[in-house]
Amino acid sequence: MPLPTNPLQMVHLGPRKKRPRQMGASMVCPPHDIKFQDLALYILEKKMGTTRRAFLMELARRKGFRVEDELSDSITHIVAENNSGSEVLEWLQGQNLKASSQLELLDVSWLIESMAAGRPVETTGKHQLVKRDYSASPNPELQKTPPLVIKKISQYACQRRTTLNNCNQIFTDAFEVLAENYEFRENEVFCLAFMRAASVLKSLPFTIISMKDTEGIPCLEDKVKCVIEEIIEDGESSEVKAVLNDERYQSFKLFTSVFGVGLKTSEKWFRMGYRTLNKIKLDKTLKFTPMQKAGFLYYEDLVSCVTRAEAEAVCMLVKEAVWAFLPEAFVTMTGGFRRGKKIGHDVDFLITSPGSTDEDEEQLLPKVINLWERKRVDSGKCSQQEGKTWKAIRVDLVMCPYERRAFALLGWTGSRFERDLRRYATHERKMILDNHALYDKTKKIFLKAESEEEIFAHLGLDYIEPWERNA
Ligand code: 8DG
Ligand code: CA
Ligand code: CA
Repeated sequence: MPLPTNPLQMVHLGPRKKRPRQMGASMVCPPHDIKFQDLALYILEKKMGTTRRAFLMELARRKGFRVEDELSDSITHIVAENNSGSEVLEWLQGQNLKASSQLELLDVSWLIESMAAGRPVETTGKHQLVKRDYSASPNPELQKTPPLVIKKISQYACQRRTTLNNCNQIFTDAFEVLAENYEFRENEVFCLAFMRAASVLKSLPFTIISMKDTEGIPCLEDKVKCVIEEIIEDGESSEVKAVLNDERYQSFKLFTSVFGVGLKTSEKWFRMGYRTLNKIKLDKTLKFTPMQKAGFLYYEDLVSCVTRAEAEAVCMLVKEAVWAFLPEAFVTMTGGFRRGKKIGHDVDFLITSPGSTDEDEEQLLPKVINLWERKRVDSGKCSQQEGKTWKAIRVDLVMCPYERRAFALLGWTGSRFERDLRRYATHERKMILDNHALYDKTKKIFLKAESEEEIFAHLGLDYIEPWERNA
């Protein structure tokens, strides 16, 4: 039988009356050859209806696709129509599948395109109802089909995988502005509420498109839900707009952009009536700390983000200097760059050396700084800004004893993830975790670890890779 040019439109035409289904002999499909052995499709009936589903199944089979009647662990692609990512995930949670599956959850548009092409077309973002970005993973297998984790979303960031692929940026950007404003107003409770909400939404593999999608998601307080609802309806939040136009917010944002300026100093300058940095710099009665002086001096350089290429160049310089004193030392870039970020506000390094003494550890950083200071003077690159060929970059250097390196690495890789790891340790495991150690309060012992994996294991947590810690 020749296929109509657009067979899918056919079923939309005409009134769609519900007829009693007859599973007569005419409905039994003849066997079709399977052309694509690697794929096993399951078409979701929910919101599609029995008739259309049966029609699509038959059509796909005729085109050589393997389409299964039942859902099982062997299914590779689930195709749905008129379902959001969260709806399909919710439905999946009720099915008896493995907690971590290689499934693709796709919109029917993928199947339609594939049938038209006569082969399975590549799945792209527009087809994927649930997005998984594992491009930062060093594992090529994971890059192809990352596992779909069908689990209840935890209130702890350390039990979620958060890549840099944020499907809900429109919401998280809004929350971050509100959280920052509450921070400026020293309202810790609301600040934390919006930060946690931003963190949880960043971990979602789907975009929130209706309030129904927020069901079952932890850390979304009423105040947060109101903002989500407004953004869904109007495309923006009136509260965020007001904050962005608020004089206090704008001033604090500007003042804290100076290295070494925190809330206390900003508050002081704001109360003194200052609104611009130029006026502050010219005020001879103000005393600036050495950090603030550097902050003003290198302001333009420091507000521009550090790129990965710049971070790599800094890494070479750090290694060179460190190895001049401790040739065995390991130098690891931590912070946002270790989590796969392409830009940062500074570059963080962890330095550790097997066999180093307490004295070595104490003296290394002063020695490194001293070396750089001498080089700077020798090269004549002082604070002169005219026609300069260099850029000031903030660098955080951390030196730790070799036995503590796993704890330091975990701590300095950071993000909200790290804070929730500590919260989890305290509240769920009766343990104390910091950048140096893990203490078990029940057993009254310090737990040793040679790697981050071992710390996760002590805490009874699944290991989360650095690039999945962008909470
Ligand atoms: P960015 O530079 O890309 O903007 O972000 P980041 O790399 O994630 O943040 P960061 O401010 O450079 O901090 C990196 C991690 O260092 C942070 O998540 C937690 C950790 N950290 C500590 N102690 C301290 C501290 O005393 N000050 C700062 N700034 N960070 C600390 O463990
Ligand atoms: Ca950093
Ligand atoms: Ca830092």
